[in-house]
Amino acid sequence: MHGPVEPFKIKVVEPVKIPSEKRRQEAIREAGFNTFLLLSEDVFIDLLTDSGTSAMSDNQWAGMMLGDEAYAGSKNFYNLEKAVQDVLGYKYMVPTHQGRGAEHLMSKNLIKPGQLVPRNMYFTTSKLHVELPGGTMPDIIIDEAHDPENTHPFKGNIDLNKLQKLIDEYGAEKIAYINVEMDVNMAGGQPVSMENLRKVYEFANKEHKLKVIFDATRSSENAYFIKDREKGYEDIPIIDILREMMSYSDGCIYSAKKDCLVNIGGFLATHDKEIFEKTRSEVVVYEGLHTYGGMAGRDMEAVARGLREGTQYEYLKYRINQTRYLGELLIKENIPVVKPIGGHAVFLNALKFLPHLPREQWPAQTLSAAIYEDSGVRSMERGAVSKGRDKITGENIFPKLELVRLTIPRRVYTNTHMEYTAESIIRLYERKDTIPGLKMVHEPKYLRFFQSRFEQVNL
Ligand code: P61
Repeated sequence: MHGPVEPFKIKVVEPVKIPSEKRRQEAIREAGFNTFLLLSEDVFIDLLTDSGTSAMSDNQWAGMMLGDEAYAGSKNFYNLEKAVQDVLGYKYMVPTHQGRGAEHLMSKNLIKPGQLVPRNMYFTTSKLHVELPGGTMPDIIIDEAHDPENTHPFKGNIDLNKLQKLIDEYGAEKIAYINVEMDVNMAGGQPVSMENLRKVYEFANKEHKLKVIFDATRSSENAYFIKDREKGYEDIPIIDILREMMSYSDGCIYSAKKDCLVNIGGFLATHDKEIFEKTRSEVVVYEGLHTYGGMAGRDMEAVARGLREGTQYEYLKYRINQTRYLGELLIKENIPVVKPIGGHAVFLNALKFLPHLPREQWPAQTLSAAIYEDSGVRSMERGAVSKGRDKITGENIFPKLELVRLTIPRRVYTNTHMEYTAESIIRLYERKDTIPGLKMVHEPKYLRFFQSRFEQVNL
């Protein structure tokens, strides 16, 4: 049987080639066994990330030619503002160069030193931007999210009891805001249900006067899961689902590099005039004028068009099903993956894949490097290297999830590429006992996973 049928045809292609086995061995060693340090030209199928790696449509490229490259008041800014209002329902929008620019502005303005920002699992840049102004990010995701085998349909949900406990222990005034991520990245691309969003907002905002800020980066993919899995939403258009979702928040940060099908861009958006005024006054310090925020006019046009385009049902159905297709090829051969298969990526459970390795030998980092060496497929570590060290004790933290992310860029690879990837991983699984672990030999201060280096340890 065929994989999911693409609702597009291909107009432009970019050649890729498989580097020789010898070159792959050299390349991964030159990169210190860190796939972030590989040269892109040494990669055959690049599943490092779905961020900024989408193929744009003819309509988006046409929009790029209509870039109004004015320092102030570019018409593309107003098109983007209108798209955010129409698709997400927020009145106010502040553009930024990408998601972390928006995270920076939001957290800097809302967090006081010593405050908490509870969130449904951490994300690397989001956590850092909470910690830089003196905050901490406790995890309030449901327990199911930490269990790769659990097939809960909305593993991204917030556990309200965990939130209540934090309020009982520290008092509501100690909480800067509640942060809710859509389609939770580190949990495996797992969605949050509408019911959960509604309840969190009622509890936080109505009962405790706490603000709710979304990380809406993958909100269109989350909306697809709501339509697919949540009773009562089967017949509701994606865009209406999105607007309802956002109505349960005070604002959001948004990396446009994912669901908006572009290579660069981001923004924050809000219903709250005060948040808007504060962040708009500060955007000019860190990003650029409030009508471009670090993006060129043409970039804003591509985001505006992509935000609308990325909510098309046929596209989202294909997108989510391509990810599932890869996942199911692996599940059929009993490869340990996070279930259910998420929106943007298939996550391998490295603890089960490489049970002979102790956590101190970084199983997920090891597996990610081994996959590249076997096939030229680039993936990403999402485990203890990504999690980093405890802020107070300085010790490594070993999270329950020690994963390798096979992230699917949007509209870029065919189902045959998925099959090639699955075959490599299945082959590797057969000889998993022969894969030696790694030791870290270089560790940078911030977001260490991007630049750390490793050497092989003898088996
Ligand atoms: C990714 F290895 N994600 O998934 P920016 N929120 C969320 C994201 O997924 C996200 C950002 C905010 C990336 C890129 C990346 O540890 C890493 O536009 C849910 O990348 O600034 C980004 O948005 C930040 C990869 C980021 C990483 C951090 O691949």
